Amino acid sequence: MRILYEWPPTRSQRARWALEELGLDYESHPVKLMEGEQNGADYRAIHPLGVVPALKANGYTMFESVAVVMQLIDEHPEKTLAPPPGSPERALYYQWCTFACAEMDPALMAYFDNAVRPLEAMRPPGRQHNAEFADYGRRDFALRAEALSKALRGRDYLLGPAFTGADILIGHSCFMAAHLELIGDYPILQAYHGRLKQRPAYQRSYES
Ligand SMILES: N[C@@H](CCC(=O)N[C@@H](CS)C(=O)NCC(=O)O)C(=O)O
Repeated sequence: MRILYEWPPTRSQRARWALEELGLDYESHPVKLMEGEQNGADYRAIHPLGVVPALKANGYTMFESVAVVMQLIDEHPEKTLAPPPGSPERALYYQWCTFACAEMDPALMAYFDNAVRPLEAMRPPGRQHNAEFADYGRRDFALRAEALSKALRGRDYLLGPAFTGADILIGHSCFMAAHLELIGDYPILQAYHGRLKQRPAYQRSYES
């Protein structure tokens, strides 16, 4: 049985959404971040950085939300949540999947850490908010939100009419941007997030 190490609302929801979208069986292991479970030896043996998500599956244990989503989808090509390897569509799929962790996460986390994250949850403890760094995060987010809005103009999903794993990954960035009240200036992105929120698997992952 697969075990998903998670704690909502965090990037672990990307992995949960992929599991739900694919209809796979899994057990949830909540890692109680506010109680420091992620720093204990048991969880550090699973994830050396003490962050979520991590996934224990048949034959492997892995971490990194983007990699987990891509691996699960590749294990189930019959569900067609990714274009075939080597195809032109696959190039865009890789592009947007990695855009989620390489571009969206740092911008959103810079804003979150410096403007929103409760001080008692700051890592390392004692870190303070910083208005200048928060502003960098907001500006970095704006550039990326504009790029996504351009890519999504006239299409339902990032790759066109078909929903893929790239939408799961960028969809989480939209969830974060909505949570941080950064998405309001980007109507195309907001409408896209609205479409994603209609999906039953999204609702099971984000609203349960
Ligand atoms: N690059 C990692 C980032 C994982 C990460 O930083 N997770 C955060 C929640 S979004 C976490 O577990 N933080 C624990 C803590 O701050 O103690 C991924 O995408 O899986």
